[in-house]
Amino acid sequence: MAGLLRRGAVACPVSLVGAPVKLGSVTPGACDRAPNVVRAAMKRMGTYDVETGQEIDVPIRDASDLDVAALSPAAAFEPVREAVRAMAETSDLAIVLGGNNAITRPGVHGLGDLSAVGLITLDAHFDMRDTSEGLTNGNPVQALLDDGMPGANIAQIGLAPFANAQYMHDAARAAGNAIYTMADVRRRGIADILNKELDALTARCDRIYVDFDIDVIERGLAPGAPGARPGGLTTLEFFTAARIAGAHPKVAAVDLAEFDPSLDVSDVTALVAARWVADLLAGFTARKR
Ligand SMILES: [Mn+2]
Repeated sequence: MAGLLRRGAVACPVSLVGAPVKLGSVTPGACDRAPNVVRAAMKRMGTYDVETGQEIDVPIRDASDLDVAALSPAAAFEPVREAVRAMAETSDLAIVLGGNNAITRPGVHGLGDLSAVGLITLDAHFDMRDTSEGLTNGNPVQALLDDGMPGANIAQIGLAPFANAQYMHDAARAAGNAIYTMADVRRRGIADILNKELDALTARCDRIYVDFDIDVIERGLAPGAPGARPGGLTTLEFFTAARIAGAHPKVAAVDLAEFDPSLDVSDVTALVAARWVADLLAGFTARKR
């Protein structure tokens, strides 16, 4: 699959950039290494999709990595936003490889005026820690609300018990975010929830950003994420979500956040991340453009 990556100023329907923001992590680690580990794992993925009987033949413009590994989330805001803005202008789907979850705020801003942008998070966490002491990987959603994003433009899927505080839940409800816990996902299914929220945001928004925080996955199935806990999504649910997001015409950008290769075991999380890219592309192949 790495053969799909193109360097240089070529026009491609999909673009990709590494955003190795690591400062401001609540749990410090090495998530800045993730973009290159994902690229390397893509070499181990084939391009034939047995689920659809199709060859995945979508060239990806690889804009390389942004020079943000030594920057705070505040300092990384502009380069990440500008990268997403430029990619969204020249391609139909921008893939941002984090880095920690602080990349999501600038990524969403890269899609334009917040009143017309939708955000779906697949995340064990609300990411609504208080912002008064600065930006971290624990508060991008709160920061977007602070920036004026309407809560009605935000859907949060996969929230885990015993991993969030009540004040975040209260704030998310007060803002009008759509909220789905892990038990909701078990009950209703990831596809039904995601399709419903994509439909709802399609009516309100010009473009949609989907944040895939890899810690939403069951820790035993993707150990390379400091915030992952037992009781998360299965990898197949995560891939299903990627396929649905990739296929949706209003999904203009996605990110993969919180993958820390230093915590990985037997390349499990690296291969999850690489297949996430493949499923995005499989979905994109089915997109009606
Ligand atoms: Mn997160």
